[in-house]
Amino acid sequence: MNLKFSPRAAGRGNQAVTPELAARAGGGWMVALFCTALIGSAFAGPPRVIFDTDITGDVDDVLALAMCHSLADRGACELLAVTVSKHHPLTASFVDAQNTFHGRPDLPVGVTRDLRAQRRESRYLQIADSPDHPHDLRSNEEARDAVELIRSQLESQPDQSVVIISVGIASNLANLLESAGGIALVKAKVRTLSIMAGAFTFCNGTNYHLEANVVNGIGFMQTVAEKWPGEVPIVWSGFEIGEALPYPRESIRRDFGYHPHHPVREAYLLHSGSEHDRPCWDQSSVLWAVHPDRDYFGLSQPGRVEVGDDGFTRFVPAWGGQQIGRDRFLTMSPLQRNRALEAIVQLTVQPPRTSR
Ligand SMILES: [Ca+2]
Repeated sequence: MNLKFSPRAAGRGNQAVTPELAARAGGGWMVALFCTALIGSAFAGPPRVIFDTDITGDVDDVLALAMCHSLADRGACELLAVTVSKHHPLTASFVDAQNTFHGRPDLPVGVTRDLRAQRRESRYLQIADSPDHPHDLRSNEEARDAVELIRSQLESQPDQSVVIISVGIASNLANLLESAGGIALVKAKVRTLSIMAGAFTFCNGTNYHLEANVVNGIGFMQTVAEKWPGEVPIVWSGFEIGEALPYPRESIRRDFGYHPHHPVREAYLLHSGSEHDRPCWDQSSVLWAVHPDRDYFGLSQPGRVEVGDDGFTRFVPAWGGQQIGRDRFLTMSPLQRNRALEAIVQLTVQPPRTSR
């Protein structure tokens, strides 16, 4: 028996999770757990993606959303909805404009209605007001409630078919878990949560980096860490992963000329200018979510992420413990870094399938 990696089975990168490996790691009882999890992953099709973003302050969300569309165009995933976790009056309008550019003008868009969620200025969302970026969703009031949208999408999908990609604060995910029956819904429908949040190695000059997606909504992230069901794996992309993946400025200069008003290029230049290689934090979570078996990243051992009151994310390994770990974080060798960055660039610059 050779248990091939499955995100739902909490496998280990592209390394086959054999009974021998599981036994070495934690005892024979773990084999049964792996088998149970694998049998539970009956859905074998491409992942159905809900992209939850705080597309306001930083621009990596825009590039990550472009990747979602490219992956859907390639048939690698199905894109169900985009939900926004922070407040800015132009978020729904911008997301609809970008979705329209990528050939999905009717993709459902939801925004947070939680007044506790952060309000954020933006250097680029205003391009949604330009006639160069056609779309029909004109305001956040016309958009759906993010939690209601996520719930309705989950309810209509096959069991364990949905991958949620979270690249902002966790307001929508926390409110999903705290909605009536929310935890059971996640348990039934979600295959994996791929989340950009936290920091798990020495980075930014410290081994105690407080990462923005956590500190800008600590209570929300604590709710996710504490209440997310143990049967549904969470894979965390820490600050250190995106920091090691600088998007090359040459690509912004050279790869988007196929359209005179490419929203990715325009947003990037408004946010970062032409002389900056913006780290690919959010893109890393997209790439792993859709291609977990392509060895773009490695995975830590399983364990549990705890979110402190100051926003620090502490990873507590579970090997040898009483339960199989729900959480892992991404790792990346120099070779994987080169491959991941190349894949991210190509998926970001890919023309929409509707382009001529
Ligand atoms: Ca983000």
